[in-house]
Amino acid sequence: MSLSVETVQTKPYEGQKPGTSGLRKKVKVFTQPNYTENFVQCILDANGAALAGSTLVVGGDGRYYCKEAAELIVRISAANGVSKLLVGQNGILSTPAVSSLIRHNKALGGIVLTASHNPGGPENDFGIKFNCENGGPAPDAFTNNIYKLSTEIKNYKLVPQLQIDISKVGETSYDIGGKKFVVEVIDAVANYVRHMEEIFDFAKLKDFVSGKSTGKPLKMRIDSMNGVTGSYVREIFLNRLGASEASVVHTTPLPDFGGLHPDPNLTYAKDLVETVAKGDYDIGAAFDGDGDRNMIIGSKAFFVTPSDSLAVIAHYLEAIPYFQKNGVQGFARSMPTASAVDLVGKKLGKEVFEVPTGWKYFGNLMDAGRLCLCGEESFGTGSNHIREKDGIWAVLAWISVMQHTGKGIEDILKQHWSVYGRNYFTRYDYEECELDPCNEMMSTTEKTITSPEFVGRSFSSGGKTYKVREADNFSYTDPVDKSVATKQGLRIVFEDGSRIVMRLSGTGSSGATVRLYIDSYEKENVLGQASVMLKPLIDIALEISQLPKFTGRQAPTVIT
Ligand code: VG1
Ligand code: CO
Repeated sequence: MSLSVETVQTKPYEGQKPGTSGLRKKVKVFTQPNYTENFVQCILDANGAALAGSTLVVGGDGRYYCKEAAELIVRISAANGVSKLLVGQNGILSTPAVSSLIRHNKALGGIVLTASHNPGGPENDFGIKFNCENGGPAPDAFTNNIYKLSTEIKNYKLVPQLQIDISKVGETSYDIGGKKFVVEVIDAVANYVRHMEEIFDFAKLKDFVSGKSTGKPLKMRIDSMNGVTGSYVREIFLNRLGASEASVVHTTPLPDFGGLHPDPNLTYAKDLVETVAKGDYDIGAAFDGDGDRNMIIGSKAFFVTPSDSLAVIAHYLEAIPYFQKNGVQGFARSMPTASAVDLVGKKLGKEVFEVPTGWKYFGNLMDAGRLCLCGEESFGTGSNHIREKDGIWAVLAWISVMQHTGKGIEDILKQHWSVYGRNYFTRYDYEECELDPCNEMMSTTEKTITSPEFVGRSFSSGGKTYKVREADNFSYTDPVDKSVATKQGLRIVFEDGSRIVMRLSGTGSSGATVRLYIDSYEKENVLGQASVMLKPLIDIALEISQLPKFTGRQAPTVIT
């Protein structure tokens, strides 16, 4: 039976502007009449002529509204000339798995249904993101076009009669007005697990995890926080690497993450931190809702900052077979990330890039063969095996480093600092502030720090004095396509290299979240406490920005 295409009249919605990583709004916003339909139609239209006859990947982190949105995308794609969709079973695919699938299947792109580290459920957030054919988040020019189309949209197309059952793996063909359209519901984990097996030495890791090669099993606590990684974690760590059932927790993806805030940091992954603090584990790890972030802690909850995590992995790339096979190109980090990896890059004679916040800025450098390992301070680590950050990959990388060195996490870090010195780092998040005063704070602070007399000024606090070397609103020219991204965050760099960085989040769904990043390098004094070492700079940052006055907040929501 041939199914027919229907054209539905619609009107533009305001604010369908993708942020740091896709469009994120409350579920209640996405479920307004035609809201999701409009945005999906604009994503497809932004692909232009390439859409006809294309293959797309569709899946998400399993949060509330994922399944409904996936089914809508099937009906809209069928009506817009797409030939084939690869859909994760029950609409579920982690963000790294989508990136891998796009590349593996040479698809035109993928639609990722996630609000990542934001809470889920009917009262919370949903999100939609488009990844391009390299597997990476669409670049600014592409998302700007989606936004422009969303302001002009008059109608969208769909095939209302198309009924699909995405709960069963298998391929179904449809006749859409005489053209063939195929939906293949795929096992969510199989391709990703195969990919990880190509990258890491699973046989070696299995002997290490099970204790065959060391005489005692590795004591792990892997917390999926009820996000999408649950099924991947069970297959990889339990079935392939032989870890015990007690090594994994919260591995059932739930639509509201069981009420957890699936953001792997010291505040929201408190349960993991408190459990590992008791001393019964060698490594603890957590992921965010869509599986691209990771937090690593060692025995007794020894915290590894993501900036250090990146640097350590860079130092030990020989522990990962993938890099032996593919070679080691350059490294990169986002601007607010502390520069620990730069020191490793310098020692190894590699290019090191500093890009704006957001994984989309790494893609071009990877595609050009100049970048193999990168990270963000926001618990993002990854390599050029895909074009997204990859939480499970990061844990496998750390276990590989532990196996390779025969050392625990704290010792690995201490040794690293003894060679390179230490970049102390902290981030303060002030979540859900009022937008207008935050915008005012940003513009006032920008004026202050870019006025000519600011460079050279000294600030003192807690017995320390810092002299300003440079200050600006960070802008970035992509070395490959020369595209320019401006206003990527206020930064003040002092003469000793210490930095204060401040920006507004681009992933929140309402209000404003202020992020304040502080880092400072010490060559010798490497065993201090970050909160103590950085206190003077924090006070200086609060004074320059007048943050308490503008936000009305005396303390941050989250400290990293
Ligand atoms: C945050 C992080 C950024 C990360 C982005 C997406 O963005 O700071 O480093 O790339 O989230 O991560 P923002 O604009 O809120 O600071 V994810 O795991 O939410 O896709
Ligand atoms: Co995420």
